[in-house]
Amino acid sequence: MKKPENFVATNQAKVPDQASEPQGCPFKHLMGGVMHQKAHGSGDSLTTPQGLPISDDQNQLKVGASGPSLLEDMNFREKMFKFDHERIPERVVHARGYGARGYFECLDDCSDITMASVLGEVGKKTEAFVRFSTVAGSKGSPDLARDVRGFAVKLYSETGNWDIVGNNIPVFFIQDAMKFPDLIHSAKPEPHTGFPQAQTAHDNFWDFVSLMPESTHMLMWIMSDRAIPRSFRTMEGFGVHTFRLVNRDGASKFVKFHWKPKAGLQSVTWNEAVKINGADPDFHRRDLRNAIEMGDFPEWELGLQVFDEDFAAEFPFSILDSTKLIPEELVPIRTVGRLVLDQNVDNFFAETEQVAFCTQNIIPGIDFTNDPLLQGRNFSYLDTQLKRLGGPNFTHIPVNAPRCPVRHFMQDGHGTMKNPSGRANYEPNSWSGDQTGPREWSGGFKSFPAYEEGEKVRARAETFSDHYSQANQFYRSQTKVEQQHIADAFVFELSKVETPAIRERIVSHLLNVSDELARAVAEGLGLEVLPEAAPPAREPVTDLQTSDALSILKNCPNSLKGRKCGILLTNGADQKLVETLEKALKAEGATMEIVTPKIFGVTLSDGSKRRGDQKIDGGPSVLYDVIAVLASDEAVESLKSMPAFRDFVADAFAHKKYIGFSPEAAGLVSEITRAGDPASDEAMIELSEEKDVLSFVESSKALRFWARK
Ligand code: HDE
Repeated sequence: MKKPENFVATNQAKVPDQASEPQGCPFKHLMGGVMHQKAHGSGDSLTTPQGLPISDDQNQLKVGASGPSLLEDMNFREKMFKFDHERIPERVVHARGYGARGYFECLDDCSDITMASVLGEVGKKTEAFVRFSTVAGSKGSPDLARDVRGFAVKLYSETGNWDIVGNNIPVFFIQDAMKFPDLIHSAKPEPHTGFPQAQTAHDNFWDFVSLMPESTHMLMWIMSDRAIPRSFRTMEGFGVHTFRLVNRDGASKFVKFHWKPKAGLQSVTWNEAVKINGADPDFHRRDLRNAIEMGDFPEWELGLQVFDEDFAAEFPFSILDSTKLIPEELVPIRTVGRLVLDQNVDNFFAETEQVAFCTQNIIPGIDFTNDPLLQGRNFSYLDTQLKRLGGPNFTHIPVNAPRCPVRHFMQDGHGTMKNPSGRANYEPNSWSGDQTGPREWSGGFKSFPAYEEGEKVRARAETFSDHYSQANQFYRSQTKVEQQHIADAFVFELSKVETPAIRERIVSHLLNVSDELARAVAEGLGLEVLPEAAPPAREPVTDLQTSDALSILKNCPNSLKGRKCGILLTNGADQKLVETLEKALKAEGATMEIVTPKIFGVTLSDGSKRRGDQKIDGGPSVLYDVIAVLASDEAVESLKSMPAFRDFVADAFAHKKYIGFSPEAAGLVSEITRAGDPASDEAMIELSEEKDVLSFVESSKALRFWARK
């Protein structure tokens, strides 16, 4: 059928030139009203939203300076009216998030397996928007909550928007979307008290998951350090579900999507997370924004795990079950592209808050599978935007608008920015040329014609019922340190649970995962008699190979690139040492912050001044990957009685960080850490001369000295 003449592109924006790097949002001109208002003080007067120039924005209209205010004051009314309506409902989950713009670049021509335009040509760049988030906390909750992180990617392709709405954990709590409201109700603050905020450490959550054995695998992940990442830049992303790839011949394969961070994997420890939340609740968003601002653009590789029906039939679990993963060792990952975040948003609300991801947004070459979690999501994401963004026209908001031409006859509603023009607003019509041809577009999306038949039932497939084997595989794949962290996290969370029977029920599931883990948790809780193991619904698979890819520490980057060093300086600190350290760190791509007893800084040994980036109690060591204390003899005495200084060193020591210190500070550092002779701990390094500094910087690439007791 011929394209009707009065089909109108509702978005006239230019598709970015694919040959060149996308230069920001091509919709910027549409954002004029919101984003490019001139600030007061730039010379022009403020105006009302209707454009009326304002003469005085400080005072209401009154009868005399002390008289009553007048109802006539439309400037005041309009200003207050806009303010009263500033808030929109926060996302029902993933309320707290941070976004950035960037691009996706295809590194491998995948046209053998998919006709997705984004993956069809090496070097092709597609504009992207990414939002990272926590799940349970509200908008104002701290970044370092123990939680899953959302990893939602919108690719503005030439065949429509493709949203990969993933998480930083490859599996999920539940198998069927029907249970999502229950899961989220249980994780959110308890309804009668309204707390705790942004935590799963309470009865309702553990009650629910203890009654849902299918959550066990996911519990292992959220009790691991995956749930407290060091940075958005150091976490993986996963599409979670199995999707389909479809090529031009209509042949289809299954696929799982993986984002691998170029910066490597890194997490913080729980004790650090708790303290970071107090010291800098915006730790993750600040880290992302700063990295982009400094030109150290966060980057991930997109990997595909591609497999076929034969593999699916042999795999001991259902590939449609989102509580299971496919180990990389079994189906290797094919790297096909890279995602680079190179622009911060201009306005948080306009972009990060209003971005609307929908799992149903796929493009030709990608298709859904029968995963009942995915199918349920396809309804929920579209539906939720209506409430949150106030109407059906959220695709007219620049951050959501496709960059390709849009042609349809849908119209009107709240917030309409563009409607089709001309007489025709229905199809077929007689106003758009010849209407006698076939009513089909060859390039249009076609669902893969998977053959389906069966009875209508409400049931789970039997292949979904092994809930413990992969949890066991995950546990065995961790290093000793990580296993200890998992046990500690269970003990912490369950110690916040007030009902003993719930604690015991969790231990009864853990007995099916690992005897060692269950005993460690019981021991940590002080539970003297182990409960019976929960009866498994299905015989577990016992010969699953461990997978190194599941461990964070086995994938530690051994690099300081993008890491942050806190350098504590006092008056009289050796200027040469400071300079050498800064140079060495810079050479490794690390960033630094100078921490000083007073914010106006210090005078170094040569009389030069150094400004502080943080006053010592505003820059605790939990904010840094590595610390150095460069103090002079005279200053040591005053540091001694400074609690913030003692915490700076003691925390870094407890968190197993590398600590460099000037010879003058050696005594005090060793007194605080009670390590006796600091020289006996290879991550405590005295910095007397250049070679010490270089070896300190070199060894601190390990980021933590886990062997420290
Ligand atoms: Fe979501 N999820 N989800 N989810 N989800 C939302 O959509 C939902 C699930 C994920 O940065 C909501 O726009 C259901 C899995 C991310 O804006 C809502 C189910 C995964 C984000 C919703 C799931 C996710 C959301 C709330 C079970 C990883 C944030 C606001 C079937 C693969 C996107 C919104 C952003 C947000 C529903 C489970 C990831 C209510 C019904 C599994 C990253 O629609």
